[in-house]
Amino acid sequence: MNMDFSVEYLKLDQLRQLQSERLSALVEYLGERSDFYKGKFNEAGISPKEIRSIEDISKLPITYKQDLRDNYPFGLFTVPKNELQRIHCSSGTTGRPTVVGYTKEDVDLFSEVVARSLYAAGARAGMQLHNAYGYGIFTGGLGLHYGAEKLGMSVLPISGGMTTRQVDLIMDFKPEVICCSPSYALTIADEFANRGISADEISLKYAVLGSEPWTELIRHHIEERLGVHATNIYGLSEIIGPGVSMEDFEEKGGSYIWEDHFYPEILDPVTKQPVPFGEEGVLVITTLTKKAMPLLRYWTNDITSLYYDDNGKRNMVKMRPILGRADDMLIVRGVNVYPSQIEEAFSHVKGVVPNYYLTPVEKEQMCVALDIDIEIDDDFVKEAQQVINTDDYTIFVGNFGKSIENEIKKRVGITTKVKIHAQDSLPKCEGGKINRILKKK
Ligand code: DLL
Repeated sequence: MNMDFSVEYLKLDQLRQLQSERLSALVEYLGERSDFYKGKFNEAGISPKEIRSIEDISKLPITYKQDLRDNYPFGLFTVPKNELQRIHCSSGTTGRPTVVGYTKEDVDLFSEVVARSLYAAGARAGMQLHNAYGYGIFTGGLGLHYGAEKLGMSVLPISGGMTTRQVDLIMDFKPEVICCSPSYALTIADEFANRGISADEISLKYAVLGSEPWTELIRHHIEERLGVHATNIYGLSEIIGPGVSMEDFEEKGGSYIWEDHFYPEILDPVTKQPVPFGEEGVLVITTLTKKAMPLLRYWTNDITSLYYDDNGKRNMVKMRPILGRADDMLIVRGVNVYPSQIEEAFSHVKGVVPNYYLTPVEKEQMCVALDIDIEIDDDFVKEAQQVINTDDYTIFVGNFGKSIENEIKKRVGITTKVKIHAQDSLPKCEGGKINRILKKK
């Protein structure tokens, strides 16, 4: 299928014009159809007619996850139920799920942004996708599925889990592209390694990974072991699902936000005012074109920053990898830290395997340190034992743990106690998102 991606290359003034037109139409649409937003506009003393340009966006109210919960299940929908084509929920594990609805047009839009994303990841019409995202109320499986079909790919809807079968079918069917969470890609890579299958025997060329934060350390492991370009796909069900932003396989390091549909802002987590361009804060997104459940200034709770890449192929703004969700921030003796920063810090120690868990240690209801359980690379241990000519594994491992603790202290400024485990001994991701923070001790 020939897809038209020209909108990705619009000049900035044309893009702003398009966003302005879409925002003013959206606000009018909500003023007519949404009791929720009508109430919000009244509260803020805004008349939809005064929103003429994308710059007026800061006059609009912010929408929070709690608003979706309060209006459970369908209170924010702006079309009658018989105009819906699909319903999904967010993957939150606490409280009521947040429900999202799609019209036929919305499903088409969803497929289009995922097709764009897959193309940016290196996938092309005629290739085969091994889709190991969960199918179900989670948006990952069906989202990637429809996008891949739209691009003209074939899809194996294998869903997550049953890792041995995943590897069997990759070897038998020889797909070029895989998608799943980065932590599940590591589990699949381990299964290949355990069977003695090297990267050059694996057909995969591109891995489209997201749904949870990940760092360059994990990218490096996946690229080396699966022989792929691993790129980052970001999204959330409230906005559409996967395909809000995507890395290009020849650029990497940051992801284009498909801002003709999803207008991004970065707000200060406390003042809720825009931060200066380029600074870190909470990503807030307005869905410019959705029909069944459009959202104004949705507070994603994800921490990132925006930038323009002068060397990038497209003109749209990019976002840096998500540092974490504001909820996942740990405060260790007053230092704010996200798990991804700890992952980045220990990536500087050779021999680390990125399978790890963090357990906050509390004293008088304050987090004073972190216990870290982490794996060590088998080959690294064997190599080191030959070089130092000793069997004293305890001393070697003790020193290795110390280097990790020192690196984290130096880079993140917090105290940790690291416990080293043999490779493949800690629980692995069995499909889907992984939670690396364990219950407080
Ligand atoms: O995770 C949608 C998705 C599916 C994205 C497949 C990418 C691939 P939810 O279940 O609603 O939707 O969870 C959304 O997951 O607010 C982030 O906190 C996190 N998240 C998603 N993608 C990334 C990513 C899907 N690439 C929540 N990097 C978001 C970091 C991510 N965090």
